[in-house]
Amino acid sequence: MGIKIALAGNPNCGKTTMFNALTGANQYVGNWPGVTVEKKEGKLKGKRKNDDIIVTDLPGIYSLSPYTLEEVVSRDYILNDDPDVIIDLVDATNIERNLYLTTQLIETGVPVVIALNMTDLLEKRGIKIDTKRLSMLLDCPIVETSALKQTGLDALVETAIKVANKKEVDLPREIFSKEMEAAVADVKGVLPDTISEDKKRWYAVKFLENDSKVVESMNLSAAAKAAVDKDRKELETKHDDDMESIVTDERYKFIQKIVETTVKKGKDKLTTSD
Ligand code: BGO
Repeated sequence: MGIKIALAGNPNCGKTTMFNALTGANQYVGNWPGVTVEKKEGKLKGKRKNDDIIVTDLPGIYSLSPYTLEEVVSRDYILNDDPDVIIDLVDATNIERNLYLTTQLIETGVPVVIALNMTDLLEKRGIKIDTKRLSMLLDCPIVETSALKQTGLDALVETAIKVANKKEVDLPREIFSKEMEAAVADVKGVLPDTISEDKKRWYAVKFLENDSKVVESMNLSAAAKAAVDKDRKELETKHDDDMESIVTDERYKFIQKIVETTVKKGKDKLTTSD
């Protein structure tokens, strides 16, 4: 059976360059159903040629919120079209911002491999990244790449295939504060069993956020709704903020915490020694 790879990432992370390097002229360009957002699919070319592997280029996005067509197209594909693996392109020179999407992708239950792209620019920019540690903290494989210079692509494809072929399902990593994780666990507990275990985290967070698309797409029982509302209200009252902002804050706190011990910016050092 074939393998479906989804390419995801922020605008300008090098996704088009990567997609072209992987698939070359072996591409089919159309539209996502019902919307005028371009959809590109292709098969691996050249020495990595493999007709059993389809790469789908998702639109460049910063988040999986329900507010833009690009975000909705991407999340619908990830949640409903059963890709075997997501390759998440992260611009290594802009890592904090790029990891915001990563924190959401790893929540979908679809296995993620990070392509830490633009690594050819790191030395010049004085940035050092402890990839091994970052991989451990995010609980997902990371391959250093340069889509422009076409380095790391073999390792990336190999890792993606390995992850796609893995039999057992890993549940998404917990990244929030204790109180937020408690609310997520609570909501997971009231979700219907039609949602598979690996996807429950995504739905729990979305129900807590009161995400319009998710709420519209799924009818919860009155008791489940009441439980979600209670958890949401408690957190909103405690933080004196709306749930979406609380979740965004929690994501950035997690990112800050892991970046602190894995990314060094040489510029900081230069300023202090001057
Ligand atoms: C221009 N390394 C480096 N150094 N650059 C890369 C890499 C990489 O690994 N990957 C991509 N780029 P897109 P999205 C450009 O176009 O693939 C560069 O939005 C320029 N153009 O070449 O388009 C890539 O699809 C003039 O750069 O990204 C491109 O995700 C001057 O990153 C840019 C300098 O890549 C965005 C750069 C006329």
